[in-house]
Amino acid sequence: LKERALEQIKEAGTLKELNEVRVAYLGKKGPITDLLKGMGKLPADERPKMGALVNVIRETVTEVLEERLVKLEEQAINEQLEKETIDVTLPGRPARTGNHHPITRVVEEIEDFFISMGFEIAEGPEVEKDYYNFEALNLPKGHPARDMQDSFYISEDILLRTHTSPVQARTMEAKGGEPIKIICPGKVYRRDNDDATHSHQFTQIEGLVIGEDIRMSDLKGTLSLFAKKMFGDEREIRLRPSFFPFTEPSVEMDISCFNCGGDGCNVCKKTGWIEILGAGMVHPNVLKMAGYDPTVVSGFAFGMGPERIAMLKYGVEDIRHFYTNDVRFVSQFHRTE
Ligand code: FA5
Repeated sequence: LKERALEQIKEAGTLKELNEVRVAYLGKKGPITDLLKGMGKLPADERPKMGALVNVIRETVTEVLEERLVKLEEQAINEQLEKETIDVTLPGRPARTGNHHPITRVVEEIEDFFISMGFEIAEGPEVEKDYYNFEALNLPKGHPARDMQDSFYISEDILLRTHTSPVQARTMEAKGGEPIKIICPGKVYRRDNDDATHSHQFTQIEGLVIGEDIRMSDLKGTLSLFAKKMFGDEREIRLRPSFFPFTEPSVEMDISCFNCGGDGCNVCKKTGWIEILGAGMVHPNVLKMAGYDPTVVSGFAFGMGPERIAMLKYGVEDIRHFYTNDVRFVSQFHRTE
């Protein structure tokens, strides 16, 4: 019996098998327990001898079982450690980093340029009063030029601003006759149908300079430097007559095409020039309404759309790419500076 038990203990290769052997020999229904139970039936003089023998068997089996148990446990731990080994020489997974949205980049680049020219940044509400969006800008109710900017009205007198020009009107009113040199970046809203070059929500950056003796040549010089900074030193600008109710005279500014070098291509529609913003000298009525004396001060203003500038700069053919949040698109634009 002992030999058989020891043999089976040796053969048990796992903790489970060893436990089965233990139950089989030492369990309540095992042969050793049977022998001990049967002791009562033996003649009295044989009992001590038999008892000692069975005890030796039991102790030996128990002892060998214990030894085997320690060994198998050790083996199990080693196997597990081996399975879970960490290869510290494996390179780590790179952490994914985000980057600026292309519109944010362009807005920041434009801001940096104008800040370097001494401009300050001003902001205003996106939900705006009709008064600041139109009336204070020489666009009284019923003025036909209001149709140039189809609007989202919230109530009769409140709307989502259609351009950043109301920030001009607010700043002039707040400054009470003092000189001004600001740019105003922000979101604007129009009831335009979305297509490759129009969005119902887009970004604008407004510029306004007010002071004594501010002239059209100041506007031209500032914007010429701006065009070179954004699109390259060889850029020329040209001003074409235009109309905005809040400026007189009004102009639209084109930059020389950077794609074809003037010979004509798809980017400039074969004209050699690309329109990038509207501008002009602040209308005397706008100055008067904000409390400035147009016989003493003058000013220039301009407004541009960073989406259109980003499209030109990065060769993006559809404005909707900026808003659909496709990571493959937005992650292509990295800061270079
Ligand atoms: C204005 O909004 C004037 N407030 C600009 C201005 C300011 C003129 C100060 C004079 C003095 P306009 O409607 O042209 O002008 O819009 C200005 C720019 O916004 C356009 O050149 C264009 O780049 C951009 N823009 C206009 N509509 C959209 C649109 N639906 N989607 C994307 N960009 C647009």
